[in-house]
Amino acid sequence: MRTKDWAVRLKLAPNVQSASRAIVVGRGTAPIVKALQLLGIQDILVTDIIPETLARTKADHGSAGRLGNELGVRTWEGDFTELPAYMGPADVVVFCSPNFGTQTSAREAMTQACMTVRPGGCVLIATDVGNDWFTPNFPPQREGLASLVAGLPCRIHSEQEGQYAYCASLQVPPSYRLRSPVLLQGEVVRGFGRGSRQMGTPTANIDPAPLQAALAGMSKGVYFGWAQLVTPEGWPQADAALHKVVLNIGSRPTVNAGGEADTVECYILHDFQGGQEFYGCHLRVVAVGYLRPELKFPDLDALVARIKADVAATQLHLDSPSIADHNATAAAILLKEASAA
Ligand code: ADP
Ligand code: RBF
Ligand code: MG
Repeated sequence: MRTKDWAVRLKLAPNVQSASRAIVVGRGTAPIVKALQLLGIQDILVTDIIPETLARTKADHGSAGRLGNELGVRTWEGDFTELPAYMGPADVVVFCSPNFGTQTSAREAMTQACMTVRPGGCVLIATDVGNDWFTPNFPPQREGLASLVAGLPCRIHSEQEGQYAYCASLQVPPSYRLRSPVLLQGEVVRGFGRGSRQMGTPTANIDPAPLQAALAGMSKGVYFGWAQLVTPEGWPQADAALHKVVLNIGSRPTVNAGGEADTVECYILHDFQGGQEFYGCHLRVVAVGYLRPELKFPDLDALVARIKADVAATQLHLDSPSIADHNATAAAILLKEASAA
């Protein structure tokens, strides 16, 4: 397909503008890079596992500084799922070949892309049908595309299959807000005792059995919101107030040896004064935003570091004016539940 045609397609993708930062992944990146440049985009990173692809890019565009603060076409050699955080964030990630720039799986590359793109940005799967690496599984057909991104924080924005090219556009939600706040409540039960507390983030596990209906509509992953504990007799009033909370809903792939049921684990951002533990108490949580999908980390240190970042993000987002209306709704829901009990 001609550069101009690609430029038109890219221009239709959400939030692709001349000031955008683009990451182009895999083989066959040359036409996409040209089209991005035609749109005035100057900050482009090309990544691939194979050095030959990158050698070609360098030959075409020269090698820009490696610092990442200079405009131009830069390259990074490696598996896309291992792209260092400092290479992001980007406004658009474009996958150009069926291996999605990784030796793991398309799904893991998509997860990485969703985490690399800024809110509101997009992930594109783009290929010239005439390429010699066109295979029956790539581009993914509509159904394949839906299952490829199921549960990830992105929605199918558009999908176009022409005579000469295929282009699917997926948009990462423009904000972390949920469509509407979700109430999750129940008894605090014992977890696997795997040491959330030792990690510095004790997690109150809510008995998931009665929550099945609410959970059915939610993606696994990390959410933030407000929690209110029905405190034991004699605990100070401050403990019973509304507190910020970050929670993980899911299967904990980093530590799950297999077969363990999903859990709802809540780290409440409050230092309880009444006591160390509140097993058996009733806990109400209203989730107002979604941070990220669950990931499988290489080790516990990486998981702990990420949870710390989740806590910081929770503080930031809950204080942001863009979520204020959801906060008010959450407070109203919790007040109503408390007075109904
Ligand atoms: P478990 O594996 O049983 O869930 P954790 O190490 O995750 O054990 O500790 C969770 C327990 O710690 C909660 O059930 C609760 O009783 C207590 N706890 C104390 N402070 C907090 C807090 N700020 N957030 C969550 N749980 C807390
Ligand atoms: N476990 C994972 O395997 N992957 C995750 O991405 C993940 N994210 C979490 C985020 C938060 C905010 C919290 C509180 C927990 C998360 N967990 C995750 C669960 C974690 O594995 C679990 O709490 C500890 O292993 C202790 O049981
Ligand atoms: Mg726990």
